[in-house]
Amino acid sequence: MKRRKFIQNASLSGIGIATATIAGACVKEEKEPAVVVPNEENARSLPIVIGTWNVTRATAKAWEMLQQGKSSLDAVEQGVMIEEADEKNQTVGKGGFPDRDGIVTLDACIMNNQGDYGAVVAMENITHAVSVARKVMDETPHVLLAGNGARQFAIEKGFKAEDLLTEASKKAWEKWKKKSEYKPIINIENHDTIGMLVMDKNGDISGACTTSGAAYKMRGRVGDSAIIGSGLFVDNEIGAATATGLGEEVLKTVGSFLIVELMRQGMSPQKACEEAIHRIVKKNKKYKDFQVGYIALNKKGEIGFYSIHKGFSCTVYQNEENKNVNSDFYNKTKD
Ligand code: SD4
Repeated sequence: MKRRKFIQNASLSGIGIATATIAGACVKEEKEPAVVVPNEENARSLPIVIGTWNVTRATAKAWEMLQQGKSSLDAVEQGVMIEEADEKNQTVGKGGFPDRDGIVTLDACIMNNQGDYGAVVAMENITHAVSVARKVMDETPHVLLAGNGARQFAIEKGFKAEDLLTEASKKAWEKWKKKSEYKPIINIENHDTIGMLVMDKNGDISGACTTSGAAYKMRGRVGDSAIIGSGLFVDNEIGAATATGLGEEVLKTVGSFLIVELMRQGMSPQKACEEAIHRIVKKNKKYKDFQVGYIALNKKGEIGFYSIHKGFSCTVYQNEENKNVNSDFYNKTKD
């Protein structure tokens, strides 16, 4: 099911209530929509896989890798690759919405439990941007490659160059071009980046974040997703966080690093996600016009997630259950 549809259906059917048995979560009584607030007092259970939005196939893949004894790094890479390969997902990898010139460009990054980081930004023609990011981390003296250099590196490493613009995304772009209006859209497909955090049974954490970025962005625009500390941050001593939504706002507040640092000071993942959202809304009167969502986990195996507006969700695979859970949110006004 398309995510947008799923989110609509989820809030209509009160899926938050249906998923309330997830370890680490308790239901907050609200009529519409049902939301779940993670509760740090619940028991830890490893491993844990969490992902932004409804990405149960991706979390299932990561889980499967962990069951095979693979590392959290392998699990997180293989997990997000599911979304990168899914042409129906118009916000990640192949099939992503293009920039305003009709070219699909990808940003992705990965971090391991040693604090190593690799990333590519504004890369064209390669579906599995996360795997290129991993190669940057594992096989170069650098951490971040951009544009043509990233693409060239990928091809040298054996990645296949292909056209990432599908008919559906081309059609959407052609329709958009008639008005060429650039404005962020809340919870529509252009805010469906996948950020994933995995803690294996030993408590080691890895994370990845991959996206085609904001739909119809300016040529050369890079968002938060591949930028360390903004779209993703992992500190194996403390925990990890990842972001989705309007990248400019995440970048300005270095959101994922902020969340990990707040957890270092003793905040729960839930409170830390809430504080990171509060920082954005306090500084930006236009917060009603855009969405940002964060998910986080800490070393104890507690999780948190929070967004500015309703409609955000987190997929949690824990205790053999793979569930998509509606997030609590800041803006409770009706307008
Ligand atoms: C960006 N944060 O490029 C990304 C967009 C996003 O779901 O999250 N899309 O700004």
